[in-house]
Amino acid sequence: MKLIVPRKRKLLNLFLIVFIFLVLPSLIVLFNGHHHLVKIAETYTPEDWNSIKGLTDKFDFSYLPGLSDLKSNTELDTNGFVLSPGNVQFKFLNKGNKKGTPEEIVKQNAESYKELVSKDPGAPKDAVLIPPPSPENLATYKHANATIMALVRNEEVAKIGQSIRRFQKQFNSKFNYPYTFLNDQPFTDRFKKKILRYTDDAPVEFVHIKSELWDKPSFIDEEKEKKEMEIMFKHDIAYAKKQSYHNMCRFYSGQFYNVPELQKYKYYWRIEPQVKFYTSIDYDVFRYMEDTQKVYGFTINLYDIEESVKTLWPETLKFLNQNDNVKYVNQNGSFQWLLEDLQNPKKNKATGGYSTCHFWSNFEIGDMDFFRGEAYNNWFKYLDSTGKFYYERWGDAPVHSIGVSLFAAKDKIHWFRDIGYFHDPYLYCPQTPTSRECEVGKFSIWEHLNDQNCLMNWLDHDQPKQVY
Ligand SMILES: Nc1nc2c(ncn2[C@@H]2O[C@H](COP(=O)(O)OP(=O)(O)OP(=O)(O)O)[C@@H](O)[C@H]2O)c(=O)[nH]1
Ligand SMILES: [Mg+2]
Repeated sequence: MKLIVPRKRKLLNLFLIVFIFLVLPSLIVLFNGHHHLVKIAETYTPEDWNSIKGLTDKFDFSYLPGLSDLKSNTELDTNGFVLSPGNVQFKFLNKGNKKGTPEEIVKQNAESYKELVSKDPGAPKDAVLIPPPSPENLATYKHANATIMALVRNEEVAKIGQSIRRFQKQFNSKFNYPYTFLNDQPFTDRFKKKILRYTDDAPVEFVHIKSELWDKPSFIDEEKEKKEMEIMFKHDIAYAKKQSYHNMCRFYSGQFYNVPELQKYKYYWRIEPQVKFYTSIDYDVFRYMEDTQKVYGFTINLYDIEESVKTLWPETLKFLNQNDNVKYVNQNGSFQWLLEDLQNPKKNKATGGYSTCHFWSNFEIGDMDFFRGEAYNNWFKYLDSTGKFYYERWGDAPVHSIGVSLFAAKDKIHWFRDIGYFHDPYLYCPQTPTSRECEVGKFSIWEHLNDQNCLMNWLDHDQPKQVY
């Protein structure tokens, strides 16, 4: 008997330890709800992937105060948003009263898209466009404060060369805007020499990105990262296990505008290896951005892989509901296309409400001062602190898109309807007098990807006014 007593005490101690350290925190989380979302991400199992519906049901927005008032909230039903501290909500209103099954809506939108794109857009009419100067005046031309920017690897020299050749022909040989090439490795002499063959008279800068702007942050839990990457890989998320791809997405999401060599510039035009420009651009696009004070320009608008951004929207709502962060939201933001759930509802279900529609960022013309601003930057810092550029595979395109939609007025976002463009496997080919080598209205080189287009959602629900 005497022997059993200490054993019982040990058992009691063990029970207490288990209760205090394991059971109690779970109970707190259960009753409190605030950390529920974090818990979901952490306890996510491979089985969860099998049912997108199951995943959706697990999203618990109870950490947002006031969400229980959702149905009776007239402000939400009228505006599609409520913006008060600790009670930030958004709702898709379907003001255009679109009806039909997702398949029918895809079809309707595809038809509207074809019709729209088959009309010559001309050029934007909301500014006086600046034509190229004559070659003898090029040296004294008044440029906007802008650079053409490309993050690229040494081994991609031929592929970026193709892009530059086309870009020079269609736009930059007429203006000579400077290029900035960025790389996490030092550029080789071979790379530099080859690039200078393509860039004609434009100034060129080669930048080696400092490791603190590129490397994975030290707080990332590598065990967890490995586990999550494995799950994403099993679900066919492109580049899921590629560490450098995650670095690239994080860099383009929230670091590129901090590169010291880019501080002198306000505007950037991002280009990538192996892209095509189908139309001749005969006005100064940067001066257009400047004159209209636009913050972001795009050509293609499409869905993302929902599993790669499964908690990007909930985490964003969480940020907006902290402290007085709601002050960053622009009342005239483009919230509706972010939430549109008629054309591809399975996306919204898997992401806690986000349609996954985004501006395709391999082509983008933007104002770095917007990204450097307090709103975007604090939000990015919050996103970064969740570690989900690594535990998920948040892309820079959805991050930029949500950022400009929330923090900039919708009339500061511009669809470059007159610039034809290709990055495998999607294209934008408008009917213009200079369009070459593309089929007008075609959206993808693969027929089955035509349903990935969500441009009409942006146009129908958030485009401010016609500028063409
Ligand atoms: N220097 C450097 N550049 C990179 C790295 N990873 C990606 N990039 C560049 O970042 C841009 C985006 O990467 P991509 O591999 O094209 O990604 P993506 O467009 O999503 O995928 P693709 O369909 O393969 O083109 C490109 O300009 C790449 O050259 C990297 O590790 N180092
Ligand atoms: Mg690419």
